[in-house]
Amino acid sequence: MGLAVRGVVLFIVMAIVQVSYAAVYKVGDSAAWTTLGTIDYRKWAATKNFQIGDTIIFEYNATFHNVMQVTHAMYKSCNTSSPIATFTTGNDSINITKQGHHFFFCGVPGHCQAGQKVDINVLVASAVAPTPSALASPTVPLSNVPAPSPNNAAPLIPLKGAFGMMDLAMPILSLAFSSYV
Ligand SMILES: *[C@@H]1O[C@H](CO)[C@@H](O)[C@H](O)[C@H]1NC(C)=O
Ligand SMILES: *[C@@H]1O[C@H](CO)[C@@H](O)[C@H](O)[C@H]1NC(C)=O
Ligand SMILES: *[C@@H]1O[C@H](CO)[C@@H](O)[C@H](O)[C@H]1NC(C)=O
Ligand SMILES: *[C@@H]1O[C@H](CO)[C@@H](O)[C@H](O)[C@H]1NC(C)=O
Ligand SMILES: [Cu+2]
Repeated sequence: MGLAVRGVVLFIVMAIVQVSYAAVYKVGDSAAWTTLGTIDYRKWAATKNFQIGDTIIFEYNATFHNVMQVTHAMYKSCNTSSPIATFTTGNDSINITKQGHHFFFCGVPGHCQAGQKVDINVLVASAVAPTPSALASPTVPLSNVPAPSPNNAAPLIPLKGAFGMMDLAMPILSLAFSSYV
C-alpha cells in the first residue's frame, strides 16, 4: 500500500477518533427523561463508559419534570431539600469535568421514587488528570497512566475512539483499501 493511501487512511481514522472523543449522552436515549414507560436509568447508565469531557443531556417537558444534582445520601433517599444544582430548561447540557459519581434525579414529588434518577459514574482509569508525581513515577502501571490535558491527549485518544467507533471505521477503512487495490 502506498504512503499516500496510508496517509489518507490515517487521516480518516484520526478524524473519526477526534469526533468521538467527547461523547454526548442523552439520558434515556429516545425515551429521554421521564416517568412514563419502562426506562431503567440504572441499566441505561450501566452500558456507558462515561469520561471526563463528555456531555450529558437531559431532555424533558419542563412543565412536568426537572433535573437536580444531589449528594449520594439525598439520591438514595430521594431527598429534594438541598440540591447541589437544579436545571429546568427541558434541555439541560451538563459537562462532565470530574471523575466519580454524579447523582441526578427529578425533583418533582414522587418522580425520584418512581425511578426517575440516574447515577453517572465517571470511572477513574482513563479519565483522571495527571499529577506530576504520577508521570514521574516508574512504578505506575501503564493502564493507570492518565490522559494528560486535552491539548496533548492525542496519544491516548485512539483507545476509546477506535473501539467506540469500530462499526463506522471498518467500512470506511475497507472502502479506502478496496478502491486502491
Ligand atoms: C409540555 O406539555 C404541555 C402539556 O401537555 C404542552 O402543552 C407543551 O407543549 C409541552 N411542551 C413541550 C416543550 O413539549
Ligand atoms: C433531607 O435532607 C435534609 C438536609 O440534609 C434533612 O434535614 C432532612 O431531614 C432530610 N429529609 C428527609 C425526609 O430525610
Ligand atoms: C437540545 O439541545 C441540543 C443541543 O444541545 C439540540 O441538538 C437538540 O435539538 C435540543 N433538543 C430540543 C428538544 O430542543
Ligand atoms: C460544555 O462544553 C461545551 C464545549 O466544550 C461548551 O460549549 C458549553 O458551554 C459547556 N457547557 C456548560 C454548561 O459548561
Ligand atoms: Cu419528573
